Amino acid sequence: MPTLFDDPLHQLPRPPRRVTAGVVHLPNFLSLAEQNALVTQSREIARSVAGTPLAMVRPKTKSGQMSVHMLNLGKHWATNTYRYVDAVDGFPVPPLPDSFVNLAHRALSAAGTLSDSLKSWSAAYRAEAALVNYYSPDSSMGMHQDGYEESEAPVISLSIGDTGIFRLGGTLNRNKPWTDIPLMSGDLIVFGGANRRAFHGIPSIEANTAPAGCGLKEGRINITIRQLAL
Ligand SMILES: O=C(O)CCC(=O)C(=O)O
Repeated sequence: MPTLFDDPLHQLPRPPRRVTAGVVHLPNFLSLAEQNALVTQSREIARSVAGTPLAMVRPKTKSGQMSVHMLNLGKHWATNTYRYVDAVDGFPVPPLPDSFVNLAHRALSAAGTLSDSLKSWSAAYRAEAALVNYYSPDSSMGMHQDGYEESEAPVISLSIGDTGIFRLGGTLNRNKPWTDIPLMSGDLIVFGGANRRAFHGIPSIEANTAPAGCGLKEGRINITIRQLAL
């Protein structure tokens, strides 16, 4: 295990930065209190849909069962059709809370200070759906494109709990070269513009790195907020 000083992935300080065209990373965007509130709110919604077809479960996709638990807000991403729907078997999808919508606008304004292509979305952006992903320390998400939204609006992604390694690839295929970015509790990453359809994934979670007070004792929550329609 490399030490902090010889590990190129975990260098300090971590200033807000433009990673590449349309992709920005804002470390410590959320305060601990905000992280805690988001975890509490997500947990309450997950409880409210437990035992229904909207329950927070590890979805089965065409390529197998994911290791990540997923909760859908605003719209449900149906993993059999890969489409966003309003209800499943008559159960309406929980609405996107106002707090998530407000947070998305705040995130996009902050991201826009580092990227003109993200800034151009600030006024017109509509937060319509969110995925709350829970990663246990041994789970991961393979390289994929977020390609099921009609809109090219940026994806707003918030991390809480254990550090997750965000792997960003190119737009053509899931192959190297990749850029690996450790996303720590409270970090924001926004990807849009030329890299809205970039392949990305989470190859690993760093166990026991969640800060006290974030609302999670172990594992990681990632919240992605999206505009779906044109
Ligand atoms: O967990 C993350 O940071 C990425 C999540 C993701 O790629 C997705 O929900 O499509």
